[in-house]
Amino acid sequence: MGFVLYEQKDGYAVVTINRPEALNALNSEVLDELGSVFQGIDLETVRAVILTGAGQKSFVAGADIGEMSTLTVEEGEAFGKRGNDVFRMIETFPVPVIAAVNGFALGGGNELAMSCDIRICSENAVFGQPEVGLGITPGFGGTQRLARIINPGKAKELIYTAANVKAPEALAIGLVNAVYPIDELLPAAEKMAAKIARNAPIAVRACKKAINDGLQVDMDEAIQIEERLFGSCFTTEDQIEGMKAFLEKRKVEGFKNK
Ligand code: CO8
Repeated sequence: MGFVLYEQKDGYAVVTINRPEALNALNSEVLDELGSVFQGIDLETVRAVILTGAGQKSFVAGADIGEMSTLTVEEGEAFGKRGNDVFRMIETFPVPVIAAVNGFALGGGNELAMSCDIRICSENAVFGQPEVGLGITPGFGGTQRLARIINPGKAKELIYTAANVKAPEALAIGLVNAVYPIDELLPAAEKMAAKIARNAPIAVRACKKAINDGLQVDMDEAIQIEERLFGSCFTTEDQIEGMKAFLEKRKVEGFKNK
């Protein structure tokens, strides 16, 4: 797995896109490796995932322009699907995924970050959807997710103008949750992942599913999704221990993911 590095820590994992010579641009091999790495994650032990890019300059500078430059209509659609399948797997991955955006997140890079649950970034981060300047549309979910994450009017402005957004503006428009000096980014992501990992894993997963699935339907249906997932937590060992610990005025011994 040369283009995607995987490190498992205590309760969480760090996935690093490792193609620094091309600013971590996504070619077919990177996309395939990224998919394989996520598929291989052991959900018994991993309760949150951090996704970042190698180096201090770029998270992901987009899909590989060289590879895309000669695609036919059919190949373009297939390449879009290849990326979309991996990004959708990340978006619906059972445990939370935190994007630690360490520099450029352009085109497919911004789209990858938007497939994650939470985005935090370094002070040198730059976001944007430059595709219309290359004669294409965003093709890895950008036209859909940007308008859902920030307001649709701002999303349209950014996509139509292909304007880049620096970290402070990304924070102001709600594209990221927080901005850190580059050396503090990964520690901040790890602190957040560890905090998530200390909570009841079945409940955290159910929260992710409830939020994601609920956002796709109307409120009546969304509330029913929540009711079902809420109910599913009961009689788990972690629910019994979590509530018992509260009633006995002690700390939880450690959730078991059962
Ligand atoms: N693809 C391929 N190679 C890239 C990419 C990329 N997206 N970005 C950077 N590189 C390569 C450069 O070619 C260069 O390689 P080399 O050293 O061999 O010449 C190396 O990375 C370093 O890049 P620069 O020298 O350009 O570094 P700078 O610091 O001068 O500039 C930038 C950094 C501003 C990030 C610049 O590299 C840049 O503008 N990159 C392209 C950004 C971009 O337009 N991204 C969007 C691509 S389109 C896209 O992502 C569509 C997604 C949906 C696809 C759907 C398919 C159907």
